[in-house]
Amino acid sequence: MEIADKKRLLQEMLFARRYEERCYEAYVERKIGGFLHLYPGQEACAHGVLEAARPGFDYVITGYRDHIHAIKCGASVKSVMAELFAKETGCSKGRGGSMHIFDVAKRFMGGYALVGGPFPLAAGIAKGVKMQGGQEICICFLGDAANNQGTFHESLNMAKVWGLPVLYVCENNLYGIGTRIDRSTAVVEQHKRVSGYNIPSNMVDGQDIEVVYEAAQTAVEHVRAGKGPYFLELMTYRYRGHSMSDSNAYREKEEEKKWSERDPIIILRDRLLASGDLTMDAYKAMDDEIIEQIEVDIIQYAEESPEPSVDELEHYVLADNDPYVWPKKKMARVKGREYGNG
Ligand SMILES: Cc1ncc(C[n+]2csc(CCOP(=O)(O)OP(=O)(O)O)c2C)c(N)n1
Ligand SMILES: [Mg+2]
Repeated sequence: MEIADKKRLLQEMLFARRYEERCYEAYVERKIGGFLHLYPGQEACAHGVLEAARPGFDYVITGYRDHIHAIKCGASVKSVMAELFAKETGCSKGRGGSMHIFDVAKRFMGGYALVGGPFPLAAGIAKGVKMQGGQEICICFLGDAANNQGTFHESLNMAKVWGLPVLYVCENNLYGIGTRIDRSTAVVEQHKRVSGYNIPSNMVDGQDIEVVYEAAQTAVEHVRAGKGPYFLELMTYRYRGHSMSDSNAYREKEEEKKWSERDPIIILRDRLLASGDLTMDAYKAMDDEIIEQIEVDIIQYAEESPEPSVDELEHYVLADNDPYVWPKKKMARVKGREYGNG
């Protein structure tokens, strides 16, 4: 990786960290409501993997811890924040909130609240690409607890049978809400599970972005070459509670300390400092600039944006309420069961 790319990635990860920390504050200030799942600690996962892919061209889908994945795909940092503030200018027009970030133009396909929900969708997207002979791949991010859902096993089986271009990226942060992985999962090493579907896999350190990037390059090449699905497990840790309603009281302090010493931003920063490619002053200036940009450009935009109008509140929520997506005639055909009732 070139030095310039490493510096850019350091900037992107630091931005992600500050962005999420500011979301935390906005939630405490009651500017953001509903559910909020934050990403600090896991930054090297989304950034390392998507750096090896083609964001904006490749399709990306994930669960509810989704702000940073969307931004790395090219979603506007303002429209994501406005979505969290439930404003009309949000990327889901303020109707979705934190768990439903979308930017279809950038091929970021969501943002899903249902654990296991994205697996069949990823297979469907990849099936569509394959039928059209496209070069895109679908990258499906998932958590370690999501792997216990039935949809995971059904979808991986079909993805292998049909040779679909899906890269599964498991961000193994050791916990599903407050349940440690060894209390919920018989095979703790997630990449081993997929051998049951004859899917090649790898497991690497998810805190070192250079390691993630290298492993992701191999994985992306495999999938793009038409060799079928691949499963990459990244060992990582979230620094905050599962969501804003989680007091985070179930983890050993020793464990938290161990992982805080493997902070993905600090690892990359210290490497650049040691090689003489960065100074501490430059790093601090970068940090100050990011904090200012978030406050002045992004938070202010979200605050000042209008709320959805009451007249249009039902639009964009259900397909049959949306005059733009589902013309009435088409809905009538669906209601008349022309598409079958199976
Ligand atoms: C179908 C379904 N069942 C249960 C839940 C409640 N739930 C929300 S997050 C979560 C744990 C998921 O953990 P993991 O997949 O490891 O992702 P992480 O939060 O660690 O990123 C559960 C059980 C849900 N949202 N959807
Ligand atoms: Mg987890």
